[in-house]
Amino acid sequence: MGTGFGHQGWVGLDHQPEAGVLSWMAQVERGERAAQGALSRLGFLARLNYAHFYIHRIRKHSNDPAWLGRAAQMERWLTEPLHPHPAPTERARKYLDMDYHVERAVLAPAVVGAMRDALFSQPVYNDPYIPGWEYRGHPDHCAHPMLYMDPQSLMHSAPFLAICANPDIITFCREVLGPAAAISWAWSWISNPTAQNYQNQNWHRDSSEPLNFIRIFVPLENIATMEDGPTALIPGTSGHRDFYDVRRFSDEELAPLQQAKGAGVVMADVGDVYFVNTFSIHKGVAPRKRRAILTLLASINPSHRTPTLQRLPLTQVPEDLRDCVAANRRFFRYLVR
Ligand SMILES: O=C(O)CCC(=O)C(=O)O
Repeated sequence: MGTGFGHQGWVGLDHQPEAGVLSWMAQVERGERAAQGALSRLGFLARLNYAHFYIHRIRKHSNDPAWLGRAAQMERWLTEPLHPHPAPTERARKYLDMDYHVERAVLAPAVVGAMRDALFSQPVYNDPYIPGWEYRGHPDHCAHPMLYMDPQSLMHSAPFLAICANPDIITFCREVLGPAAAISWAWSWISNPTAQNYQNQNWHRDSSEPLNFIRIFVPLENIATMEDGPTALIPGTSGHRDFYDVRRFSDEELAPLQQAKGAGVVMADVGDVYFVNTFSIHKGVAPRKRRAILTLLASINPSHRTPTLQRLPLTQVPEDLRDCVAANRRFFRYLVR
């Protein structure tokens, strides 16, 4: 089955949702996925097309914050028709107003250190902004602006699962997104200093993520100064009905908005976690020193990439996390079967 209909029509087993994410066929060819029977393939195609349609036809129907707000509300009603969301907690209300929230010292430094070690010892890195680009070797020997960990290896790794199982992360996601909140994707990457801002180091809004979502940022090293490349955002802009065309924005263009709303950077140490509505205008400040970060996507519907992730059987989840995963099956539904 081909993908000749672009983003408009059905997609097949060769569909690659974005650079750095392998199609079903590529996973089979590389020996990373069993070919499976016809029924499993049909199930995969149903999930892939659902997610593809949801993101490319519904989410991307418009980038107008007013339309997106109504669509997100409708999605919440449809997801939990019998259990409307409880009133948000005070911190969730603040997050909804300000587009960010910081929790300090919620992760054990050893877990964050293990995640950092995993990121720095990968056999291969990709760049989701350059289709087909790969680097094989130690990150110390590559000055490419961003080195991303393979998503499948990331989401199967023990430290990643331990971070997702953190009760403070699970609770906050549910406070904002309701009981259907689930981890639906993740990225971990190394940013190298560069002469010019690279890709998401320019002001932008994330415009391909599900209607109800949170990005959770886990610094793998302390982010204490501007040199460390903190995340910057203009708070309260997720509902702002200007600058919502899908592109990057310059400092000059945004200067009046920044003056009106204030722009800030999030400084965070290892162990801290910050939650951002990245539909607000934001960027990663280009670091002057190498920076390593993990970010999780939590949502109530899948992202267009989610079905390509091979879910881990519960028996393959590290033993010390199994009870937590079993007690929070819905939160782990896209990661663990
Ligand atoms: O690197 C950061 O701090 C922000 C990342 C970002 O803007 C993005 O992934 O959309």
